[in-house]
Amino acid sequence: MIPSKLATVFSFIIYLQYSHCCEINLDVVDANTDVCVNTPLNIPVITTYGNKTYYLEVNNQVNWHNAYLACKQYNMELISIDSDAEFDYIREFIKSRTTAQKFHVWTSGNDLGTEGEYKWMSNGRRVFSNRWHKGQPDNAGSIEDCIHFWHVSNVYLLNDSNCAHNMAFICQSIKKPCSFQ
Ligand SMILES: *[C@@H]1O[C@H](CO)[C@@H](O)[C@H](O)[C@H]1NC(C)=O
Ligand SMILES: *[C@@H]1O[C@H](CO)[C@@H](O)[C@H](O)[C@H]1NC(C)=O
Ligand SMILES: [Ca+2]
Ligand SMILES: [Ca+2]
Repeated sequence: MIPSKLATVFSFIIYLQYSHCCEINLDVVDANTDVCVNTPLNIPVITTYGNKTYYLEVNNQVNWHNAYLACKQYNMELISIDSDAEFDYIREFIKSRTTAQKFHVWTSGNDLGTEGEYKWMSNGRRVFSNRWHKGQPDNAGSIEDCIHFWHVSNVYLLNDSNCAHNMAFICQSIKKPCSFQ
């Protein structure tokens, strides 16, 4: 057997072995039929603003992609921030829930699709905000594509950072939390 064919056979065997090992099941909940959002562990790191319910994950810091997936598993979306008023509300909510320093929080905002064109992944809208840290977003080192709440000197404002960094995150839903019903 020529080496390239051998390689194909081997990679197929590896595929068969591992293709089921790491799947995240995203359809345990049905977004269309569930009438409310059950937060993980039912811990009360949840709040509402307008027609949105939010869940702040404080204990599990993960990279941006895993934050996006975790929200999906909760039948929620990684947060989009639709107004400066909403930003201010969420900032106060974060502050009220943790006094930890350097507590950074992922949003769904990113320019992964087109460099410099920031969009909220959860609703596809352009990012318009007056809540950036000075000089941000700057795509520093040409590797910053994901937007987060940057906690510096007790001030929370937006920043673009490396999507691979581990941070807390906030999920949102337009459904009511089940525990409130
Ligand atoms: C939620 O509220 C926003 C802003 O008030 C509004 O634009 C949007 O249509 C509402 N969405 C739903 C599903 O009610
Ligand atoms: C925010 O972006 C700056 C570069 O503009 C970077 O140095 C900093 O580490 C980022 N903050 C976080 C928490 O990743
Ligand atoms: Ca970028
Ligand atoms: Ca930056």
